[in-house]
Amino acid sequence: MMRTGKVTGILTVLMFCVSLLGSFAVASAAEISLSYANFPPAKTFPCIQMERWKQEVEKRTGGKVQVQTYPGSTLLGAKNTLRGVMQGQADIGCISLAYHPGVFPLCSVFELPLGFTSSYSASLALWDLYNKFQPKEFRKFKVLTMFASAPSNLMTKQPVRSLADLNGLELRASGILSKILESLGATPVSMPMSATPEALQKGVVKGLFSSFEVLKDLNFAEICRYETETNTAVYPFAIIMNRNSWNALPDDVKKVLNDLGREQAEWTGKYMDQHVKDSLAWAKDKYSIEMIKMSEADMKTIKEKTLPLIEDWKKKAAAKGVDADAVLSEVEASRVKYEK
Ligand code: 3IO
Repeated sequence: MMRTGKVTGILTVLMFCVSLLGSFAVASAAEISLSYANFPPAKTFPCIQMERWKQEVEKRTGGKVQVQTYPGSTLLGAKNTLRGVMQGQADIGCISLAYHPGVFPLCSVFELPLGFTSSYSASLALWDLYNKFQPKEFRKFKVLTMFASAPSNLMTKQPVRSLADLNGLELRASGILSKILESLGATPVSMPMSATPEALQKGVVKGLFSSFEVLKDLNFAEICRYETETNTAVYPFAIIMNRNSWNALPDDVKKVLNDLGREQAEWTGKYMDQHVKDSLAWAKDKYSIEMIKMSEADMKTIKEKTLPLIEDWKKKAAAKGVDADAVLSEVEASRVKYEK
């Protein structure tokens, strides 16, 4: 018994040394390690695209760069990612622009009801807009990529069949999308997606206004059995990087990341659009959700009632030095181009 114990002990020490060596080898293979903070759970599309980006970066830099991902607010939450990345608590972070009203006077144009019908077209249009205008609202960051959710719809506990059903209904949204709900007579409650499961559970809100894939990814189909198609605005996102972390990168790595920007926007859009379809099919099958379309008259009223929000945005953007008309016509040109 004694002997076996000793041998086991030596083996354990040996194995420990081998594993130590192994981890040194891994640590030294990657010269650069980048942390990447994301607020929603790992299954949601902002985190799926994050893992895809990590894989591509590690592959294209031949393992020189290692990306440490932190989904589910494990490093920084929805509202403190902006400051956290600025201060270097994370190298990279994912933000939903709508969670920061007034901070992005130019890119918030994407929160308006502009008629985008897919994440693909909105994501590419957003990325093009950013590159064309290089808005100073992002001057403290390196923007690695941008993308948008699929168009927003109503997911509710009780059926919303007409605009009248929306009256006074407490619904979760964010940013200008909350104002869209307000202009339609609902009672918006603004909060990040990551706070929504609890708000729905507690009954603080009776539903939400976002893209349909969360029916599956956050299991909202279980509690929100009624889905009303409005296909209004999208939620724009930015993947921001700390300026010092960016400046410290060697040129070849910078090139890999720059080359990935547009491709990542496109990949995310395509993934999102397909995933919305898959999630709706899943939710119909598993929870027998009911899909609702409003009347044409109501859809027309929605357009009319939300139109003043565009004027609102223009005034606020102009007050911050943004050429609002140029931005709107650029976005419209991109919409036509990418919606084909
Ligand atoms: C979103 C945010 C986090 C996880 C999944 C999501 N699907 C759509 C969004 C858009 C958004 O930021 C929001 O708050 O609805």
